[in-house]
Amino acid sequence: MTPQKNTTLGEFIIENQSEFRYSSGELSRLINSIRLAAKVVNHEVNKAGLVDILGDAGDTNVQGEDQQKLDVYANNAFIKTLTNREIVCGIASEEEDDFITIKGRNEKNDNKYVVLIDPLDGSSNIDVNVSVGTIFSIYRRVTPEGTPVTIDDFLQPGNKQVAAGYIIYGTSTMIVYTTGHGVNGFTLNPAIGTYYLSHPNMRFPENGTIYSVNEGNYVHFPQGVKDYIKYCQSEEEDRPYTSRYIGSLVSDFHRNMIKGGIYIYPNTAKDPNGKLRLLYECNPMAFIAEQAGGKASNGFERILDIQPTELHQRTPFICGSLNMVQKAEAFMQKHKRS
Ligand code: AHM
Ligand code: MG
Repeated sequence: MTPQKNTTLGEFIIENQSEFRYSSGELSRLINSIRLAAKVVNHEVNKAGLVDILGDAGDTNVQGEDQQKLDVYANNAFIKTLTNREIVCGIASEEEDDFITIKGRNEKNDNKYVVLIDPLDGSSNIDVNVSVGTIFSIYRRVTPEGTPVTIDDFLQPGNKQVAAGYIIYGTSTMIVYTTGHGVNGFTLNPAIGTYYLSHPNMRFPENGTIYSVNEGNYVHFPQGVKDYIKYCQSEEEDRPYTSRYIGSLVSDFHRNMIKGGIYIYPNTAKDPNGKLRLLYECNPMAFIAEQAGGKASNGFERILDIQPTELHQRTPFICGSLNMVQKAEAFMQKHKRS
């Protein structure tokens, strides 16, 4: 069914739940809990600028409430909301060293899904009023229902994700997600607290003219990435490309998906595996990218095919418009060992 603009997220979930591979009500409950937590976090993010008035992290505000750092606040909000539904058996978060086990109804461990989340990515941008985001990834557990979750439930390759998405707290707040049937974006109308389908069937343009990379680290980049950047800057055909880097993965990705572009966070001499986390940053973005006709790789291998070995594992990340990522990979291949 072609999604209709202005459908609410609630209506959209119900209309499309038959596309979900597993029991339909489960997906609705999961996405619903994420949309609810997103509203709570959105409210808090939007008043972050008032911190000087309301009090800093660690202080007590005028209402006598403890002020929390926003990333801690977001982490607690998502964990609380996801725990309250009888659907998630485990959560892994960028903010938590280890995964959290949720025993569910009557302590029976019979919930079926694990959620991996970066509750507030790019949070260093908050102090300067620049967009931040939440990234989430959902898997079906691999261990038997009725037993406690184990690390194996979380260390699944990205190609096993059943849903993934992000929330962007920007000039407006949006939820963008996929269940493996394309990508749709919903914008929050803050006046009434409802998300409306504003970006149906989002697609990465096959080609783009934007490259997003922290060029301050150029001297530390592998030769393939250096050469690709020089290619982007050379004066030929539709080049030089435009350089745009917010330093907030969700925002850079979102812009590139709409306009056509490539995001690169390579390995460097200092960070041999790059900076970004495979499980709750790169995999969900890679799933969305592929569902939107784009591509995501570590330069040599499809992100979604990497078998994770650690919860907080990092990976180099190249993601965006298909032809741009393929071109960057070709440069990487030439210098496999540098
Ligand atoms: P974080 O999880 O500590 O917020 O780091 C992830 C962020 C991404 O959103 C962003 O693309 C990248 O780090 C920016 O890093 P850098 O400042 O090194 O360019
Ligand atoms: Mg992060």
